[in-house]
Amino acid sequence: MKILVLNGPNINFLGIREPEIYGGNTYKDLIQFVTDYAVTRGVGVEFYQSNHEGDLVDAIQKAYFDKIDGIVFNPAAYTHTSVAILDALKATSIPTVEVHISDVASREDFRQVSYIRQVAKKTIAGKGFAGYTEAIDFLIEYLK
Ligand code: CA2
Repeated sequence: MKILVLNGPNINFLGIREPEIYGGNTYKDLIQFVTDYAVTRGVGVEFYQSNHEGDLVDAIQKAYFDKIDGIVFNPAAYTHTSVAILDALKATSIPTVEVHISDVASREDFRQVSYIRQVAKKTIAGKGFAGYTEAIDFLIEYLK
């Protein structure tokens, strides 16, 4: 089983700013944490992060051609704005779990809209990095 762990804009800034919202660990720490967990679950993981909407669309299309089984996706700010990313997920039909590090439900009004939620098999928010591993668990069960 191959899972793509996809992260959107500014996630590469983890641990550098706003630790009160996103925690003190870095994007590199996130990769290590998820990689270690994937080993224990016997699944392959690939990582990609971009600050650019079109790059994320390209990554989703590439996942289709690479026969990726599932996507763990934190679209970051594009969650709340991107029809292009929604369309890419719809077009490829790759089972996707939407993950947010922070509890978006308790934040600003503009974060209450998610274009991704309607195609996501599950949305996990407010659990920090543990949301990513919970998403892997969900995909393993879902893809059985
Ligand atoms: O809680 C999440 O994971 C978010 O997807 C993070 C996005 C935000 O736009 C979403 O509403 C919720 C922002 C990611 C920004 O990451 C930073 C990390 C460190 C410092 C500054 C930004």
